[in-house]
Amino acid sequence: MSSTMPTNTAIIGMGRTGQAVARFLIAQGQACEAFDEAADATMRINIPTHVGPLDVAKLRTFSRVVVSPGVNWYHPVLVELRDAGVPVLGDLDLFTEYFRGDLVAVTGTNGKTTTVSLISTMMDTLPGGIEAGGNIGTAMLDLLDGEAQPPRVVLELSSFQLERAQPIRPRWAALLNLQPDHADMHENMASYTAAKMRLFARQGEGDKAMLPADAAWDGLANELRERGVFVRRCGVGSMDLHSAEGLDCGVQLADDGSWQLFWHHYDVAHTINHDELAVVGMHQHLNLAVAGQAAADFGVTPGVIRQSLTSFRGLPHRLQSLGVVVGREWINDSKATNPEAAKAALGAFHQVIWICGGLRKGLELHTLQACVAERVTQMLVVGSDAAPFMQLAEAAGVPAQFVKTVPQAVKEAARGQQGVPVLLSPAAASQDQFKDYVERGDCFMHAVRALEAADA
Ligand code: UMA
Repeated sequence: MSSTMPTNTAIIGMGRTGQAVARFLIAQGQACEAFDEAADATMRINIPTHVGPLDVAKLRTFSRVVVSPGVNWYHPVLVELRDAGVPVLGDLDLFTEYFRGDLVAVTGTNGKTTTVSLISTMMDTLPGGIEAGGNIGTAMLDLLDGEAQPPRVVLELSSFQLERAQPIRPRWAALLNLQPDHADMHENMASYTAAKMRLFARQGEGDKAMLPADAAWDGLANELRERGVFVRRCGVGSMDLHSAEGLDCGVQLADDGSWQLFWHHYDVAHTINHDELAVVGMHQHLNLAVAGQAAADFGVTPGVIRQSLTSFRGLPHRLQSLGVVVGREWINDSKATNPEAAKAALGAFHQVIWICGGLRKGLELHTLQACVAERVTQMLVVGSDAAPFMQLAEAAGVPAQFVKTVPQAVKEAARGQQGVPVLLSPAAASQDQFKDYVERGDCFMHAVRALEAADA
């Protein structure tokens, strides 16, 4: 596209991303029109809008198309546009074209939002502060709407945002973990992995990359080092060996089963005992350690990092305790939208009544079997795809009941084995019964509060 040619952009998707793209382009003095397949979609900004099935002939008349992350990259209309040579991009392309400050970027299957939100809290103490956006909820282009650009931005990036943008060059980039997810949106695990890898594709001299410690990432770590990237590794190690194992941050286990979170400030390791942290779950502590390492790498002092990590009470819908009601603790982990997230949550309990089920997104559940057999006393299955969950219960030898809805599950759980906590950690997405995981978690909380009121 010639730079002298006026840009006329088609925006597909009128959600948070589409609205922000439109605001951004209008502020740049560029023409744009919006498209959305939902009949009730509306724009809050006054530009031409087109709702209903996407009109490929009309879309081909635009000089470029910016697509929201929730629209499948292999949507037939997008494939046709790409085949016809129309540039199809994401909001990340527009963001990186205009943003001139330091970019911190975090991806991974689970734990992104917790990590990004803590990085944001800690790095906000630096001169000029930091803004957070992306998958965390604030569309990234909304961070560039002021007179002056923020000096630093931390972005939570989903595979969908990464796959539809040119590779970026973050000054500090982290891959937290990579576990099966979104099998409904990505062709296969390889394409999901490839999308995540785009985070590092353009990093070079002076940049930092955080990778999981597993050997699977050694090849990428070596490749990045050869390009001059400073590579850090995060993971779980033993108490006395973490330096020798080459971990920069993570969790170190003691022989008695307890653990410490740690990160490095230059060559000095800083630790926090797990019982000093307000959030539970080793997987959450790993995310806290990565956030601490990011903050340390940008010059946040160990004291500020310690204070931020120990006072962090966790985010809603992530192993969020709702307190003790009718003699047992209730925990809302509605954000566990894939099996690995639920497995990590179950690992935080010795015994638990587990509410699970929902939209499985084509993911296998068998990796949960040992953990379910060891820790779950009763399974209450909700949602539209109960059979695989019931099969999991049978394979694990755990009593299970299909209760269909979350409120019904709460009623049943209240009658379960005395004193055993109840965990909503669905291992599945929510859209078969809810708008999103937030609505599902809120539904759980309301049902628990109703129990409490009835008991008062
Ligand atoms: N639409 C179509 N055709 C489609 C699909 C969607 O026209 O085939 C339209 C819908 O009718 C709707 C619009 O596109 O009007 C929605 O677009 P969207 O799903 O991209 O939603 P946004 O509101 O723009 O939100 C997106 C992210 N959503 C997804 O990736 C699904 C938000 O992440 C993100 O916070 C926001 O941009 C700002 O960056 C949410 C999410 O669920 C939290 N992310 C997934 C996750 O975390 O698992 C990846």
